[in-house]
Amino acid sequence: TTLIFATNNQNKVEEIRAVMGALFEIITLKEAGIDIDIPEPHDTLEANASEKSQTIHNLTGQNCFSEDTGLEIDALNGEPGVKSARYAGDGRDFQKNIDKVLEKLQGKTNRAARFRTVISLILDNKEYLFEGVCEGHILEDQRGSHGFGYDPVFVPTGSAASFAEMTMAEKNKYSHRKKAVAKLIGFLNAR
Ligand code: ITT
Repeated sequence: TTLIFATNNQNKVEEIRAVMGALFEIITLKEAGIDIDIPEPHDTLEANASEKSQTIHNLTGQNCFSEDTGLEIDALNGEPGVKSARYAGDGRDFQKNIDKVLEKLQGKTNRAARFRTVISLILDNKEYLFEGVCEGHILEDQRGSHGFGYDPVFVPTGSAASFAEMTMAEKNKYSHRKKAVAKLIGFLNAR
């Protein structure tokens, strides 16, 4: 099975290839010669994931998948959630998003949070959704330099290290993305 991965985020490509790259051929947008900024206009992860995979499927007619991920913080009523990529504005400086989270959580004792990933697969013109959740908490100060996005402030339940203090293989033992991908693999293998 060959699948186009509808994402502009190279970190996602690397994490997902590490889990399923030996089993399935994954083609990036770049490798497929597609250069577009996929919109994420909706207010749920599901709808945004669907938009991304539908966009690429309409363009190519090929089997493909996408994923949308959000960090949901209980003390912030689930924010940044679906707005995770642009929480502190549209800039490319991701540090601003981290700073905004830490600032809003200052003095709060409830640090509970979770990452949620929704994968949208379009296979033979039908869509399927798969979800993965990783529970954890937000640190007072960021730690570590691996990974991407909010990894330096997120510690998954069962670990003492932040995602950014882990190798990719370690992160993939806990991660939301890995859990969603495991469901995708199970589905593809069961066909
Ligand atoms: P797409 O092209 O796939 O849409 P994106 O980077 O815009 O890539 P999202 O819309 O899913 O991805 O944005 C979610 C944001 O949350 C994104 O800015 C990431 O930096 C962050 N994020 C996603 N997965 C993460 C992870 O595993 N660890 C830390 N931060 C993550």
